[in-house]
Order: sequence, then C-alpha cells, then structure tokens
Amino acid sequence: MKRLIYVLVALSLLAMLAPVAAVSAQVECDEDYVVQAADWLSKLADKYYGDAAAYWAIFDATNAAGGDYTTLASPDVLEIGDMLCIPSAADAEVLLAERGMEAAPAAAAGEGYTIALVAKHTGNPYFDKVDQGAKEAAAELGDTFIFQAPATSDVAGQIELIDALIAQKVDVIGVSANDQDALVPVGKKAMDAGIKFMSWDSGVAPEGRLIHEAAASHEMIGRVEVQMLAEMIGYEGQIAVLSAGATMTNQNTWIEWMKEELKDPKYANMELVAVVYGDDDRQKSLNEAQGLFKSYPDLKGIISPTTVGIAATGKALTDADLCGKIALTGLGLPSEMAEYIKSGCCEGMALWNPIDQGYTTVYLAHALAAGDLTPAAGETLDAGRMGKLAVVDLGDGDLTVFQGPPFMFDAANIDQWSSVY
Ligand code: RAM
Repeated sequence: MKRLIYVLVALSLLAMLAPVAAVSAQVECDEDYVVQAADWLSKLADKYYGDAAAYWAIFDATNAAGGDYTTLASPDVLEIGDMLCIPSAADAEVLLAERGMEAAPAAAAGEGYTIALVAKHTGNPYFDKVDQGAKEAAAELGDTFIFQAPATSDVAGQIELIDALIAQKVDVIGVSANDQDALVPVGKKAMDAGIKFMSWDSGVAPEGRLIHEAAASHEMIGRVEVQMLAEMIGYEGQIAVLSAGATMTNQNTWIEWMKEELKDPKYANMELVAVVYGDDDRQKSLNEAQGLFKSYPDLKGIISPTTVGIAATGKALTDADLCGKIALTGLGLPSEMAEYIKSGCCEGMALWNPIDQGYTTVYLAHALAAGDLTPAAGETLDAGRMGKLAVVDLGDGDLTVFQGPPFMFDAANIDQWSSVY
C-alpha cells in the first residue's frame, strides 16, 4: 500500500507546484515589498492592482528578479520576510499576458452577489483558512462575502444563523453541516425563498440542498487513512477512531469507508475497538483520547479524521509518553501538527488545502447565483485558479464537486506547509 501513498504524494505535490511562466518580457520592480504576517499574494495583488487574480504578475516578477528577491515555489506559500518584486500596473499586464491572462477591471465590492458561508464552529484554524480562500475568490468575482459560525459545533446555532441570513435575503448560503438531516428544513426554507442553498466540507442531505463541495473523494480519504495506519502498526493490533461530532456528515462518511477498507483480509489481525467523538472541541477531544488509553491498554493506533481531534490526540499521546507505543494518523493541519510530526508522534497524515476549499466553494456559489450551473451532473464549474471541475452525481441526486486529491504530510515536507495552513 506504500505505493499508493507515494503515488498520491507525487500527484499532490505536483498539483501544488505552480506552472512557472517563462518570463521573456523585460519588467522592473516598481516597489519592493517585505512579506508580513497574514499576507498572501492575491491580497497584495488586490491592494496594488485592484485585481486579486493578478497575483501571478507578482509571482513571476519576483521569480524573474533574482538577487535579494525570494524565489517562490508556489503562489500559496509566502514566508514572513520574503522580499517581493511589485511591478507597475502596466508591467503586471505584460506579465499576465505572458501567461495568456488579462488583468480584470477592478470590481467594486457589493456589485456582485452576496454569498454567505456558515462553518461548523468558530475558533478552528481550519475554517479560518477556508475563510481566507473564500475572500480571495469573492474579491476576484466582485461578490460580497459573509463568513459566520456558531460558537460550538451544534446544529441549532447553525439553523439560527441561516434563518437570519434568509431574512437578510442573501443570494447564496453554503453550510458545513453539523448534522445533515437537521439542516434539511432550513435548507428547503432558503430555497423556497429563492436563495441558492448548498453545502461544503460536511454535506447537508441531498434533498435539503442544491449541491455540495467536497474536498476529496470520500472513499479515497477513508481507505487511505486505514492504509496509512496499517503500515505504521504492521497490520496488527487494536485500533480506534477519534472523530469530530457524532452527526457530522463528512467524518461519518469517511468512517464508513474505513470500515469498508478494513473488510479486506489483509487487515484480519487489526480490530477496530472503538469510535469516540470529541465534537471538534479541543478539551473534549483530549479527554476522549485519554479515555481510549485507559479503556484499551493494548491499543496500537488511532485514526483521527478531524484537524481538532488529531492535534488533541498528538498532545494527549505526548503528555502520556505514549508516542511510539500508539501510532497516530488522520487529517491534520500542518501548522498544528508540525511539532508531533517532527517528534515522530505522528509519522504521517493527510489533508487538502482548506484555502482552496474556500476558494472553490465561493466559485461554486457564484456560479449558482449567476445561473452558470443548473446544477446538474455532467456540467462543468469554472473555478478560477482551481481550473475546471466536474459536477458529479454520487447517486440519488447527491450532486457534488470535488476539489482534488488530498496531500500527504510527513517529516520530509511538513516545514514547507506549516506556515501556509
Ligand atoms: C475539522 C473539521 C472539518 C474537517 C477537518 C478535516 O477541522 O471537522 O469539517 O474537514 O477537520
């Protein structure tokens, strides 16, 4: 199974590398810019040219400038202190033309649609990164963007927020569901009011929404996590899952695929002894991890398919001096997991880019509002820098757009990503 994992690594890393334009035009740096905390290229492009999509001009000019200027591996990766070359607006146009792109006329905020995304809860850096990518897309499209979440991951808080957004008459509402069924009535209410209602990250049941944006194939995520843990523990011993909320669609779907994968006879000596829920609350997740250590003294491995849960489990293992005795994998933010990956407590894990998730979701929301998508299976979403993405029907009208395969992180690449998300 190592092979699959390595192929995935290669694919994902390739996908992350930006095509480097051959800059044949002569351009000058109109201004030097030193990267500060919370800077990203599209934000700077918006500031200098009023066009977030013009970030390629800064990227190409900086890479072509040499000398003291930073060499950028990807437009998604900026480090504090990087020295950027900011070409004049005229030179930026030349550089964009080299890539076959046109500088867009600056769209005034509020000219476009009003798109509201509701996350599972506040205080989760995963959703802060979704917000970042969503804002980038809204700036490119000239839309007004609203990002909200309840304080804890309960569905009642989400329903309250959605009710208020319906009253506000926004154009699109998208939610990462804390409960796929409980959100159906409010989704129907939104659609009856003429609002496009969709889900992202964690789906609402198909009858209560138009379409869902999913990070990566549910099947691939579930199967790969079991494969990774099996490699770590030599295909033998008791394992457990530390999940997010018991009614959260995304984690539940991945766990179903984990169970499918575990049916393969090669896992005959592995036993799934427990699935526990930390509700994407740091303290509860930590307590649940400690509960597993106590209840299952022979436990060999934990899969935590939630960024909050895996980081809490990394801490619980470290505090209890159990790293190396109980293996850990799952879905984690490089920024939160770097210390556990470097200490060897977590040999490897997966995740997609949550910035890209926010970006893709807003492009999808915009296409719904503009009537560019019906939506129907077989249609194609033009998702800006994410390229063209297919609308697929997963069965019974479960229309979904996938943003792409997950990335794999380990000690070899974690430093490259821990400052990005
Ligand atoms: C947590 C949330 C989110 C999930 C990630 C992997 O941040 O539960 O919904 O997609 O983990």
